[in-house]
Amino acid sequence: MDIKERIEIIDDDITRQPVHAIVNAANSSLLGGGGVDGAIHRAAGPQLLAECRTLGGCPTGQARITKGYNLPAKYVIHTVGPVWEGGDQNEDRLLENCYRNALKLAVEHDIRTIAFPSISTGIYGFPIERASRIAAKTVKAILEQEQRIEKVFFVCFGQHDYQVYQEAVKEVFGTE
Ligand code: AR6
Repeated sequence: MDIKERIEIIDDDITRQPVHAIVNAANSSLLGGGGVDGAIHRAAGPQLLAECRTLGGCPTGQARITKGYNLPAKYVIHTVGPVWEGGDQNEDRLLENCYRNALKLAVEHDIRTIAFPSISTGIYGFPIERASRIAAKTVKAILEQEQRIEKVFFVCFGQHDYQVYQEAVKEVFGTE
């Protein structure tokens, strides 16, 4: 399949996506928070927090997997994005690691369809133009080497974010 058909951008709520796994933009405690993390915990139900408590947290750039409980998705892959501190604190590399490590776990668990939110670009303040290009480049590189991932969705919350991701994906994956 053409690589461009393996990436799709959606403007929607990630908790409603009928994919094998959704990715959570968590914090290093993995014990919940605001933003997409709060929405995922609310939609999944309290068993998600109970499982997260057994994990002992997660360092920035790494990822952990749990079940999805009441979500349509079978799994939640929790990753911890970097807090934006101006760009010279290794933020780009740490963000890239989030996408790489989430997709690595996906392959290990035979997950074929996966939806990402825009990691770090909300409460953590990472500029979305820059973050979306890192997301698109990293995902493209992995899809090229890894046929077991069939499709990746970038789930944007709102038209502005959606447009920014459209541009980034066009730039990275090519235009037609
Ligand atoms: N579906 C899809 N995207 C969403 C949803 C949703 N239901 N809700 C928000 N977004 P953020 P971060 C978008 O702040 O910047 C939490 O407290 C949102 O518009 O959720 O990585 C954690 O516990 C934005 O584009 O995550 C951490 O403490 C994107 O999701 C901290 O926030 C990410 O925004 C992580 O901050």
